[in-house]
Amino acid sequence: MKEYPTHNKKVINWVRKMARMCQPDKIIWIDGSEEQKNILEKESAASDELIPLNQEKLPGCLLHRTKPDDVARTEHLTFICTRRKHDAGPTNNWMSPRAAYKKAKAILKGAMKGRTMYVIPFSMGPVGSPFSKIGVELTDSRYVVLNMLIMTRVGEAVLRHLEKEDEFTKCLHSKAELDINKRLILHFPEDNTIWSVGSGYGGNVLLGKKCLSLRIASYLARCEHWFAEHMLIMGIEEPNGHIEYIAAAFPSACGKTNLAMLVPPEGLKVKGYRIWTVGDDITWMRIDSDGSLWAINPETGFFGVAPGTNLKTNLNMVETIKKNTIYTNVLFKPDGTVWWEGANGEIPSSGIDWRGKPWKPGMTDENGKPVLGAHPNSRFTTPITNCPTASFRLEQHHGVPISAIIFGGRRTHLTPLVFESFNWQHGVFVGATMASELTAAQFGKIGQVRRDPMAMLPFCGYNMAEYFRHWLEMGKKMTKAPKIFAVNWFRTDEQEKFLWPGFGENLRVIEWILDRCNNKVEAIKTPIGYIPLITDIDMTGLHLPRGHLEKLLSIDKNEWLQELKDIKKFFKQFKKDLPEQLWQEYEDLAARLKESSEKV
Ligand code: OXD
Ligand code: MN
Repeated sequence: MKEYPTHNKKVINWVRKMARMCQPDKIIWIDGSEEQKNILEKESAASDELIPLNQEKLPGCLLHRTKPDDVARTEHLTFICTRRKHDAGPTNNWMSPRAAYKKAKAILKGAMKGRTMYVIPFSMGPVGSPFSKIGVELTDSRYVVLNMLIMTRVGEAVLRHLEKEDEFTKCLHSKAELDINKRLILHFPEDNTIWSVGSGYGGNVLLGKKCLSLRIASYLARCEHWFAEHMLIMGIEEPNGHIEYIAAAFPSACGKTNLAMLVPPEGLKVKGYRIWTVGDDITWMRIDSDGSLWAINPETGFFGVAPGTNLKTNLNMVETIKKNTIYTNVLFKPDGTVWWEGANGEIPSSGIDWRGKPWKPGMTDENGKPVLGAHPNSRFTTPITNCPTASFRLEQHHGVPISAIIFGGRRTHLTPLVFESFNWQHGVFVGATMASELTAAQFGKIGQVRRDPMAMLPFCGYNMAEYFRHWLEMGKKMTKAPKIFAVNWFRTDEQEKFLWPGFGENLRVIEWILDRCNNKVEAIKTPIGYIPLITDIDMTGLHLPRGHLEKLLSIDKNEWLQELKDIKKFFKQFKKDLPEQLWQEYEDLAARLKESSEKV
């Protein structure tokens, strides 16, 4: 390939400038070809960056290990760098662009000496769709290149598009020394730029994902009047062939990926539902000429959590990750395949753990704690097209129409299985007051409630009060806005046992949601929203103990009054920036609760 496979001066000048700073030995442009991918895979294997897996059992699959202190997104090292601190808001880490560039430059200067700089032109969304955004990522990591080839649309078509359109997100990544003390994930929304240095972990370095498609895109979406959200998109096909699409936001560890490709439960199978997966993590939505909301998934792959993935929790994902998948930080088995805690089949009798050390089941560390074969946040990167439920509309430039937006969280108490908001503004309040309880997989005290509005707390690229205002404004622009619902699969009984079986059974709740969207069923008005009549949730084939469904749908006034206090505290941090309408919703909820009886 000739030195610059583009005429775009802006791209060329920027690549040159970054190369002057990082001083790579060579520059290679990624063209998206199979041939180039094969070369990179061979080189990665030779340099131990990636281990080829058993090609008979797992064709096209590779294994990678990150450094033990580089296994998750580092939120405390992630910054929004706007000129005014206020524009980043109280929920983001902020650094001034000048200070941020200076600090990162000191680390990036000469960081690629002895290495190759790869130039990856990529598109989030189908190339040329009105939804889509172009990025160019520079990286000194082959692992990043190979992952980007799975997660985004890479190559010639993108470069051709860049000849016509000048705007692109400038994404720079260097592993540098992979030193946590010299790690920075910097976003410059005003410059349409991302700089990530010192990490090799997917969420920090696949810059098309969280950095571009959520943090930068949320900023662009506000300016250009669309939505960039941390949501899955799934289609539910009825036997008559009609498909309804929903978008759903859940914080980490709430089963978003599993929901996106659920298997209909036995009892509902006779109805002939079929599920279509459009995306499991990120949704971009625009108001179309019909006044309703249409959505795409800007990605082309899943970057999913391995532990707990098995035939029962996610049959479709087990099928998906059998080929052309990159595994990160899982256990390497003697037969050249992989394993993780909660995988199918027998626990292997030995292997190499995620740190690269010999492993046997039952091993404990110096504190007597079990040594895990796979890191709890070990991952797979895999193409959506491998998925048996992959939607046939993934490449459609106008996306899919969204009938319902769902907000979910993990709450052992308080939130009923499902409720519907009264209207768009109330729905925005429901999203803005979303919260989830921390699990063992997350940092913090187990059970502690973390407020995570629209599941965007770590991903909103600007002041969250303005983000709420944007949601409210968008509601006014739509003539056929989707209905907004809240769900909670995680309510427990007095013995702390889950009341709802979850997984495929969640389709029963989605069925009610769609019935509400199509005005097929009535609902009960409560202080927090509309809840289903018990008889409107189809329980065919699911035998819950007597009274469970009532408990799942009950609303405890005192718990909600307590919740109001926490919401108030959360809202107050936004000071006078918080939209008045959200305080109004708060007051209205408080008044409705006060008027109601103890149990609703
Ligand atoms: C993810 C996350 O990896 O939300 O998708 O943390
Ligand atoms: Mn996510």
